[in-house]
Amino acid sequence: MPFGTDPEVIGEVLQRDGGMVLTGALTPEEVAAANAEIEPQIGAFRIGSFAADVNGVTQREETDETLEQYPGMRTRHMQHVVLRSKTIRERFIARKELGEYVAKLTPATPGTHTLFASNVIEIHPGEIAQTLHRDGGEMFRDAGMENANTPAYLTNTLLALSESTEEMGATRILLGSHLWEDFNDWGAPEDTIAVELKPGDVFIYSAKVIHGGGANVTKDKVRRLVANAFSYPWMIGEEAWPFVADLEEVKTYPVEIQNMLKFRSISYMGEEPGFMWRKDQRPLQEFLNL
Ligand SMILES: O=C(O)CCC(=O)C(=O)O
Ligand SMILES: [Fe+2]
Repeated sequence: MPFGTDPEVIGEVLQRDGGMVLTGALTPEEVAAANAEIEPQIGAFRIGSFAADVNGVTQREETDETLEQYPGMRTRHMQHVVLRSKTIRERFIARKELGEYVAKLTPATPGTHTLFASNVIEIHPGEIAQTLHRDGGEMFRDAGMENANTPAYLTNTLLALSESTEEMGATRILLGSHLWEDFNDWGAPEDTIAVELKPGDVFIYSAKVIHGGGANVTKDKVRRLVANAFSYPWMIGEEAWPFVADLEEVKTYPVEIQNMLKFRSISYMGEEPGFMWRKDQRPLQEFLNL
């Protein structure tokens, strides 16, 4: 369905399937602008898995050969896209419709969700398929939220800045797995389908849908998506936005983005200004002169 479709219609599909493609979220000109903003910055981020740097992740002494067996060795991540690309910030993340769609899975006032993470994910030729997973699994399992009966603690969006075909490592998913009775069942790779995207399309899904990046079996085609994940307004995210984003720059951002990065007081029941995250009982935005 096209980006811009009535949120009620989108909401029904999201509830049923757990994820769907919205076409044309960015125009071709906006895709070109976003790529032009990202291109000069992404070279500073190396291709490879952080498992290579963190002993505790793999639980064993790694050599170059053993590390080859891990998904991620031919994947490149670039964090903080919201701070790096004006086009993605203003033409995608701040969009009213996007907030309305996200709220269908993660209930909150549109435009106030926490931006949980904002990353480029490039899957390069030769990469193997990611392990199938649910995003944020362990964290939310401990809180009793990882089952079919709760709303999605995280709603993720994968925005295509290149083509994403099955051969290039399109994301693979198990539709409907957000409603499975047994969340210890991780499904089988052969039951997944590939979510193919054209530049400017976005795949929006509940983090409770089992999924994973696919294998890139092409010789020379890089698959580039931007993952922007949203959670409840009061949830802490992966990135420490108030410490890493520049206040003077954030003052120039749309109010929705200021909310998402926690530069404004946080509303938990639609109250404005939000009651939480204050300074001497006054809204944070007053203290920060936003
Ligand atoms: O890159 C993809 O297609 C999916 C990435 C993903 O699921 C993740 O990093 O958690
Ligand atoms: Fe994931």
